[in-house]
Amino acid sequence: MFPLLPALDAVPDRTAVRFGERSLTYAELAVAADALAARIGGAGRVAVWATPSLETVVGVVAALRAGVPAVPLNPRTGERELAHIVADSAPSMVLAAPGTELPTALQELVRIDVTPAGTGGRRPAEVPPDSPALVVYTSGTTGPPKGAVLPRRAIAATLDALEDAWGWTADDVLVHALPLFHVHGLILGVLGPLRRGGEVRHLGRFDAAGVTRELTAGATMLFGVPTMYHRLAESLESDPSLVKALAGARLLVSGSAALPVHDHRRITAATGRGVVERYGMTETLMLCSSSPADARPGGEPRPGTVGVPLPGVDLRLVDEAGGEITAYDGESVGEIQVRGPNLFTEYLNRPDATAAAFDGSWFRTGDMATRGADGHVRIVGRKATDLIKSGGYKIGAGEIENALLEHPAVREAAVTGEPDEDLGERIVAWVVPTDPEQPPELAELADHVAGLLAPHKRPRVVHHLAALPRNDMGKIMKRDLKHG
Ligand code: MCA
Ligand code: AMP
Repeated sequence: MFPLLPALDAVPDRTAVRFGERSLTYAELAVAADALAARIGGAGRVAVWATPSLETVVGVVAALRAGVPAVPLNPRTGERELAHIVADSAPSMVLAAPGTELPTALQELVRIDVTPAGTGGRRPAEVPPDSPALVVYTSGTTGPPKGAVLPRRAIAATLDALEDAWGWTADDVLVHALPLFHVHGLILGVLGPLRRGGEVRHLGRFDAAGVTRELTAGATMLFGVPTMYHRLAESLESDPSLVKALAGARLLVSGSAALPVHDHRRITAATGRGVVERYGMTETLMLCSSSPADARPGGEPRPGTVGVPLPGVDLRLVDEAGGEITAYDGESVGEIQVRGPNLFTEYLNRPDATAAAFDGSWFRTGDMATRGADGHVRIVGRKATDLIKSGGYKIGAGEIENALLEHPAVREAAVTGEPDEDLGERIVAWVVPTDPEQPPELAELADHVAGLLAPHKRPRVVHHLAALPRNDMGKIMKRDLKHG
């Protein structure tokens, strides 16, 4: 299973990573990363200012080579959330591209400018498999985001399971435009190709033209969230070159949220092939995937399902009473619980939350599903209604409510998610204004939340109410809001 990134030393002349005109071969990446590794070796933890750039890749690979846990930061994080992540993860250094301006919350840290052309390092010794590789922050139902500590073995295990399931090889060239501070874009989208010895081309930002260009110029795989596939599906009718590009890809893979059946069918109707759906979580990395064979032209894609558990993943469904559901009937709904080498080790500084997340050795995903006779898992909902998936980002209603309550024009607030064709779900704020004559506008509240937390957590709709519906205990009745 180890080393984690064997290709760095094995295929020096191949292209490893490309961002627009800038690229690095494996040899160049190894030299740059080892030069940086020599400078950060011994640091307790390093933060990486994770812009979509070569510098982020060099920074993360350097940390992995040095055995220093890296904390990838969303460069758009607002001040409150950033302060929390920095205080919680306590990095001693921050790695950033030269010339990038860093917010005040990071200015106390030693800053190291990452250069993709550094030299003078030595190949560090391999690091034990159970040591932490990354700390990735993820939202929960309440409170600020928690740092999921991901060990090296989990990364290796998940990438090797995907290699098996997808026939992923060094000849694959992956194109994507995902952010590099989450599991999908960073672990699958960057470390995946790097572990295999293949190439990753990052588009910088997502658009159909970039996808068409790269798939037409030799890329073999596309990774995206359902919002991206929705946007591609919207473009298909008017864009024959996109149809051809998607039809010619070896694999189209969607994950991070459910791919709507309608979009999946539109893509199949236009291109003759299906999308491989895979299911995972920050804490567990990848859990299930549908089969590439079913998605091939002439195959039978199964829209609405996420396939079967990946090699090495133990998966069970548990009913409300805590009993295991053994039926493969496509009807009995239970919570997905999992175990395997792909799991995180803990939430940083949160033994309480870590303990609550497990039932013995089984991790409780909070996702509710059925299993068909063919073993295919169909996710039907989530245990917690206070978690919202928007654009593939997981967002806790509670963190947005807390941010809204800090706005002087907001007296009371509740947040819900409602269906959105493009984003899957959109964030809706229900606000009781401090002054009913001057209720806060959507733009003002959106800027407020984006500035404190992150732009993707901003509300897209605001409703002003005279009072929030509450039960006898004073608890907000969110179901009444949704139907109101
Ligand atoms: C708008 N913007 C603002 C504001 N309003 N900025 C500050 N304040 C405001 N009030 C900016 C946004 O930052 C953005 O900037 C632009 O306006 C448009 O934003 P938005 O409409 O929100 O998004 P989008 O650009 O349309 O993006 C859709 C997207 C994105 C590309 C699909 O949602 C995305 O990248 N999603 C990926 C999420 C992901 O990777 N999830 C994985 C986690 P600008 O235009 O400059 O960018 S889940 C995971 O890892 C698990 C393991 C799994 O299973 O995968
Ligand atoms: P995150 O914590 O951001 O890593 O998001 C993990 C959650 O995303 C899971 O618990 C699921 O609810 C959801 N998710 C990921 N992939 C899929 C998928 N293919 N279908 C449905 N939901 C998904």
